[in-house]
Amino acid sequence: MNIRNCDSIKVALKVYFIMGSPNCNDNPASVLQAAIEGGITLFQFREKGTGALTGNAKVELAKQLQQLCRQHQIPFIVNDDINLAIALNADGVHIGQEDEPADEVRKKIGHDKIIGVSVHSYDEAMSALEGGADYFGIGPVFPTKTKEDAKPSNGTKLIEELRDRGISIPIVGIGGITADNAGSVIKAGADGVSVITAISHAPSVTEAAKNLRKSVFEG
Ligand code: TZP
Ligand code: MG
Repeated sequence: MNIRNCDSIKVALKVYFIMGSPNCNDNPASVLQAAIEGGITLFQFREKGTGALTGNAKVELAKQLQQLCRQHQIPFIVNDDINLAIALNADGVHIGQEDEPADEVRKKIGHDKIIGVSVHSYDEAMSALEGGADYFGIGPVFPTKTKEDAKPSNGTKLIEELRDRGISIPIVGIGGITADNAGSVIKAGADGVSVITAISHAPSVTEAAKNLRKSVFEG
């Protein structure tokens, strides 16, 4: 299966768990294992924020989490760190507007890897599309405390606008998404939801992932 196939990406985006050690109250590998048991469909390693690991400790954690993903056939995406994604032969990278443009990243990581791009406007979306993005991350849909430099939340407006304008690229919503509001993000035209806290800080990580799954698949 070609991992960059548009339909495969749409399926993978459905219950997209993002995390790094600063987001976990427990050992990150245990948190990821529990989330996989709950049915997540994609994982992004995002080692960012206060207390984030660097250097070899970051690489070792990434390898450990990638191994878990491999065992369960969950695609493993690296946030921002293109060199780490290349070094680990990750399934892809997720980049923001402050990172290198998608076409430059594509030259580095090759044609068989997924590139996700965070976009906040129609113009950013068009540039990312031209640069060869495989999916868009759009948010914050709802208020979030997880990203220190997050823009104000903007609801599902941009998701709806892109769909209204005929853009069919896979889209995942992000920011403040929970099992209670995930259905509205899908209804707006997103293929899936990406969450940090709703899973990583849940009293039961497995139950949280299951509930999110239910909302995405059943509304
Ligand atoms: N980008 C936009 S909002 C956000 C990122 C990485 C944080 C999402 O975290 P949470 O805890 O699911 O609101
Ligand atoms: Mg980024």
